[in-house]
Amino acid sequence: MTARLTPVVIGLGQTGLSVAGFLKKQGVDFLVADDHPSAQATAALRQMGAVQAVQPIAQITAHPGARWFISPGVPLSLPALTAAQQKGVILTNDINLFSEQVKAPMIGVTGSNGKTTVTTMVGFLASRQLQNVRVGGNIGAPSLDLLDDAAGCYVLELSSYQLELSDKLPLKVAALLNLSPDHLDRYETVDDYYAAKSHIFFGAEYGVVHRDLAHFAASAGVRNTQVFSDLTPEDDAEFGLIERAGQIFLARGQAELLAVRALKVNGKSHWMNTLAALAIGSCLELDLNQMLTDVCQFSGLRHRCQRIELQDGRVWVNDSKATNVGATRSALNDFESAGPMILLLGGQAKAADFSELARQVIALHNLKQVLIYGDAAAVLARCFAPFVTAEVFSDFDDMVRRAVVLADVDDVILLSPACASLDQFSSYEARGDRFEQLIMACAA
Ligand code: UMA
Repeated sequence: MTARLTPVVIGLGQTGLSVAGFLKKQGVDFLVADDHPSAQATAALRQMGAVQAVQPIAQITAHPGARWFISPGVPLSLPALTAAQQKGVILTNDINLFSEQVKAPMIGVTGSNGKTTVTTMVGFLASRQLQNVRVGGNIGAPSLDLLDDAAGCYVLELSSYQLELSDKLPLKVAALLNLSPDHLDRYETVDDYYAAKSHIFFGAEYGVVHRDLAHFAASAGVRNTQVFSDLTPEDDAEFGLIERAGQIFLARGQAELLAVRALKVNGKSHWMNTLAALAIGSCLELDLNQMLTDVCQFSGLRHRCQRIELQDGRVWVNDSKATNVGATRSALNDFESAGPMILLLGGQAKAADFSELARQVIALHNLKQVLIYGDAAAVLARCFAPFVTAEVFSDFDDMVRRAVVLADVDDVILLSPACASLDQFSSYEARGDRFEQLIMACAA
């Protein structure tokens, strides 16, 4: 390779380090650019014996034909990137590089909500029937760190940021679970965000898609599409819900598969996640009966509509992962009948429109109080006024302590913030952990 075609790793977080590690193993020289490299990442790079200096992105010379591996958190709208692309630089990413290497089937899961749960569930179901199933992507390990010649299959959670640059992923199964507005601080319009998500279908052998979104798979030319929805299935292949004799069943066509009460987690969003996972498994030709047995053992993930048992007669729910409006709306659907509700919202707004959420909250027949915190507090409070007087806090801890004071027996205390956590926490996990810590301390 000529020096002019030296690849460049753009962004030195987890993804950048995984690309650097891969290139280093291949014996390929490369450059690294990051505008604010962390000391930790720079040390990790040095430990690889890879690159001497990390440069700001704008200082990298753009050579036509060179590949730049862009980390998901680096917006493609950066002037240095648009200029480089115009000069003929190939903007690509770790997912594309990974897909050039894999031999085992690759499953990709995207959607605005539920993708971590479905990815994990598919990984769990597949690992009961296949050897050496590797799970990662937007969750856990970056894809290149999963590469393994002995892998039975790869299950990847894929974000819109990762899909933006992927226009022909050779996925065995591509799944789009749902779409609702998110990341409007990165995309100019919601349609740009949806378009990035729909890239998952380009190059896929099977598509698994919610019935309402089937057109995305069709327009990408996916030949084998497996549809699921929360309605009665329209044909024998479709997954959906059936109600018989007062009981709700997961179903395929007219066949009842499983009574939903057999699942460890309840609520429609979990039923949808389960149907999607079963549909993905069936595209992989996993045994359906075995999947139905195994799926009953799946107990959900932390920070996602997670019930915290304090044995105090109240329903405490940690849904800190709800970092967008769609996730919070779905949690409200799941818990609105569970008791008088104290709803905890707020954090970093990501330019979201909260008006539909406010309408849904105002219409709850059992709303007790809305508590709001963080950077988004003022904009959220304005959406609720004049119908609901929300209590506003600048600090997350103060909001949770207030919830503890307000909570009576039989109340549902739902932390489902509809906002990112990054104004006060390092991650949604840290926010959820803090919630649990505070309510447990108050209950002790
Ligand atoms: N950087 C610049 N210039 C910029 C912006 C960023 O140089 O203009 C640099 C930063 O200084 C930093 C590096 O880029 O050093 C960070 O890159 P990154 O944000 O892509 O971080 P990674 O550690 O590589 O994490 C990424 C995903 N992050 C994002 O999409 C924002 C992680 O998803 C993912 O787990 C990881 O790759 C491994 O695949 C996180 C996430 O929040 C969990 N994802 C979003 C979500 O789920 O909503 C999409």
